[in-house]
Amino acid sequence: MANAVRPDLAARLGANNTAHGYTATLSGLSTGKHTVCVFGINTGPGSNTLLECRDVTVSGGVPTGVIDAASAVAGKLTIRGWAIDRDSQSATQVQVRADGKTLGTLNANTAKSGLNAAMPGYGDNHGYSGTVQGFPAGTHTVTVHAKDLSNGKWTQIASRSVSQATGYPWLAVDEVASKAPGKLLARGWAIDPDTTGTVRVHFYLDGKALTSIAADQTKTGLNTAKPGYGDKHAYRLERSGISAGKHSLCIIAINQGPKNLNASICKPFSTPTGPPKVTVDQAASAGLGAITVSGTAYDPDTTAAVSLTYTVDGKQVATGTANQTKSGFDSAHPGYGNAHGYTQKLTGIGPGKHTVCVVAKNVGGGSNASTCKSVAAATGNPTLLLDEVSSPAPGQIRVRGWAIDPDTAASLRVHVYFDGAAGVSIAADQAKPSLATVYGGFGGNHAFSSTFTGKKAGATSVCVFAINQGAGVNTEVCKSVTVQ
Ligand SMILES: [Ca+2]
Ligand SMILES: [Ca+2]
Ligand SMILES: [Ca+2]
Repeated sequence: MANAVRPDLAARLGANNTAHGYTATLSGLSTGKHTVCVFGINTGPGSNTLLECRDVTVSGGVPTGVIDAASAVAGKLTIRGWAIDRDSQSATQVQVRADGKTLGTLNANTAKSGLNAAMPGYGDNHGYSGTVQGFPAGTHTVTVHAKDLSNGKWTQIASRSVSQATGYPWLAVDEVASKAPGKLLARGWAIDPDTTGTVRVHFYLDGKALTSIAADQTKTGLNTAKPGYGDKHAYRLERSGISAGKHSLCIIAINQGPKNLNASICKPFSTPTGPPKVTVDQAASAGLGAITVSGTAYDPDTTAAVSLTYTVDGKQVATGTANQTKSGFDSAHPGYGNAHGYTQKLTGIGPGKHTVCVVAKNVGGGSNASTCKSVAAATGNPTLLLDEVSSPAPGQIRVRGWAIDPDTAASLRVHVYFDGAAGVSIAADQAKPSLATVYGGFGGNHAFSSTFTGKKAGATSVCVFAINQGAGVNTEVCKSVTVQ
């Protein structure tokens, strides 16, 4: 209706005749050029009048959008961004192309916060994100084309150069080592840039094919180092039966994808060798004339038990083998087993401090090795033994035995009491071969033997005291005898 007041009409139609203006909005027009004509509709006699025609171009919204990120691994292009057809609030679609070749179509209908703020009136739901296959190795131009919803045409909205790695496998060697006789450990990882799949790894020992395995074990962090390839590309090889000495291990990762050479790395390693290692974990007095020593011994060249020699003050006193089970040894020395402990009682020890050494006999490389400790022999009260208290003839009492004080190799005196009466002092200084054998560190002169006469017939108490030297107190032993 042309009834809007337009003051400018007053000059032409009169001050009271200005309500003839009109305004109209036409919707639903397709984009592009149109001719718009306005007719005045006749009332009463006459006919309608064409007022004017004009050409009007309806501005069509071409689609717009961006690529936020794009990367390619092993033929897969992962891409995300957003796309909007300016003609519509509805979600559109995007085509992803590499060098003009369409790889796939994605819906641009996911929420992307902040989008409506950047493109007011369209809402947030115009994000796209996905993976398309068939991306070629090398560097290529990725273009994203959004669908114009009003005419179905694809319009390029963004472009980006994307590189995809190709070529030799990436091969890493974390460790090549022999930590026990005959053992080999090799570990690392291998990835071929042309595939997310598994790479095979071949091993050559001293130039000869040893074995091949799949590098398909999980190693945390690999996917961080080589994004998109995953963590399952580690390898680990353990072998035994490797001969002693120096070796070379070559590791070859077999190429995948376009023709390329394999990747290889060679590493030298040696089986363990060197002098034996001996520990003395405990060394202590084990009573009169004895010391007990214990610990571990092994030779890096062998898992077999090593031979031991024990010395006291430089003099060999015993031999043995370090073959006792020592729990935890294999944990500390992987591959060697637990049978490397020893415990040995050393006898013939004299009074005072001694240097006790455990000497391990070398196998293979190295030479004999020893570990020594200073050990204090026993100290304290004398040891007194009565071999005989008897009455061999009327009025006689015979007393025989031996006494040693751990604090001295010297002979002791012993005091003999009969029924508590005043004692008789005698020297325990007689030779006794068995003493020299068992208590060699004290010599053999510690025996005593005396026959006392003039004793009253009947039961008599005989008490013998060994007189202490150094630390300790006298030792008393009593026996009853019936005098003839
Ligand atoms: Ca390759
Ligand atoms: Ca050795
Ligand atoms: Ca003493």
